[in-house]
Amino acid sequence: MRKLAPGQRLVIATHNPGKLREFATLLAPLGVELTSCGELGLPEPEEDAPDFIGNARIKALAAATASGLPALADDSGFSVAALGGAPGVFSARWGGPSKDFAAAMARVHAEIGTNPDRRAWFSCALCLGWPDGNTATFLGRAEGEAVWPPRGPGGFGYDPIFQPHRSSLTYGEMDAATKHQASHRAVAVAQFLAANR
Ligand code: ITT
Repeated sequence: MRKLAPGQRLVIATHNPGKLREFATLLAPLGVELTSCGELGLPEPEEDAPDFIGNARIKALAAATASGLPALADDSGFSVAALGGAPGVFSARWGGPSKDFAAAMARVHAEIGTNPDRRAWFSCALCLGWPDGNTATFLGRAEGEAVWPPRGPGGFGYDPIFQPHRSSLTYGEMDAATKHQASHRAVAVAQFLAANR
């Protein structure tokens, strides 16, 4: 992987404030100067790849090309075994234009119905992209169960209905540090940090 030098400006290529908050904490050890799509006024590209890695590459390269800076993008999602992995890459789209994740969680619950298979997981693909097209990608996954009703005010998106293995709390009930111990995003960031050493 092409490495980032200390003090380098890095664009966090997301328009999701929940992700941005998590990256500010997770990337602190990197010692680079973080900026965001919001700060730079970058547009949102169309995410039309069929998988997380493809969409992360689209977002990273769009931000890197538009800003002239290296950019780190995250494409992630919530998957339910009983729904064949849905919503998966469509997780953001299930929230609709108003990003209504209470409605998206209710849809997950309704579609699972009486199926006793509660297995669920979060996936996170990270892509570091450079203005000349160079990329490096990393994947993280967190396994657990889909629960109902939603629990906890913390986090964002589907956090209140995901209970990771070996925990009695949902991501919505955890503080950020506890979620970051083994979350999909923390796992992918750990690989990225290791590759940059
Ligand atoms: P950007 O593309 O601008 O980064 P987005 O929210 O559209 O923002 P994605 O296309 O990657 O990002 O969609 C991922 C969705 O999956 C996100 O909107 C959440 O609903 C959900 N998601 C991802 N990581 C999550 C997490 O840690 N906790 C809860 N929900 C998460």
